[in-house]
Amino acid sequence: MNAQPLVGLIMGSRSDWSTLEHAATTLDALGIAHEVRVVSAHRTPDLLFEYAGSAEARGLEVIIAGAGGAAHLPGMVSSKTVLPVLGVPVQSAALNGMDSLLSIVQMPGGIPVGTLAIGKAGAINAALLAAAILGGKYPEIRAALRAFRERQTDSVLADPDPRVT
Ligand code: RP5
Repeated sequence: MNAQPLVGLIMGSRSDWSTLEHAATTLDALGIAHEVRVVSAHRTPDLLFEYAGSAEARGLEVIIAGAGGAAHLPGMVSSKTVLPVLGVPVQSAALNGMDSLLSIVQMPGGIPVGTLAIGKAGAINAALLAAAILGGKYPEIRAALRAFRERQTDSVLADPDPRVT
């Protein structure tokens, strides 16, 4: 695996890890080097600016940012970098993640965040989308993504009867 992290996987709180760990697991499965950090838009705003502002120079090529509630992290990161930013809405306790989703998806024109589904599915798909982006430059990542998809298809086709466990 390339030692230089290509993906920055960040989240607003340690409490988001149970969701974002699914992104990390998927990146691992694809052999994509990544770093993991807690960076809070509200509790550590200076760190957010420093992280996003230096990400490209440090060699990151995609940022996955997960947050819940008033989820400003992905949008604020995107405002400070031209790297692709993928936002994962964490399923909040109070509003079931609808707050997170709407906070992340409703960006003003000019500052994009690629917003994924709420929760685990969004975390997994953020990693797969990062692989799809990186695959244009790294053939081994494109091949790993293709193999992942083929294994997924094969496992569904191998178990067609839902009554059999
Ligand atoms: C957000 O507030 C985080 O992304 C997290 O989803 C939410 C709650 O954080 P904690 O109070 O659990 O640290 O900033």
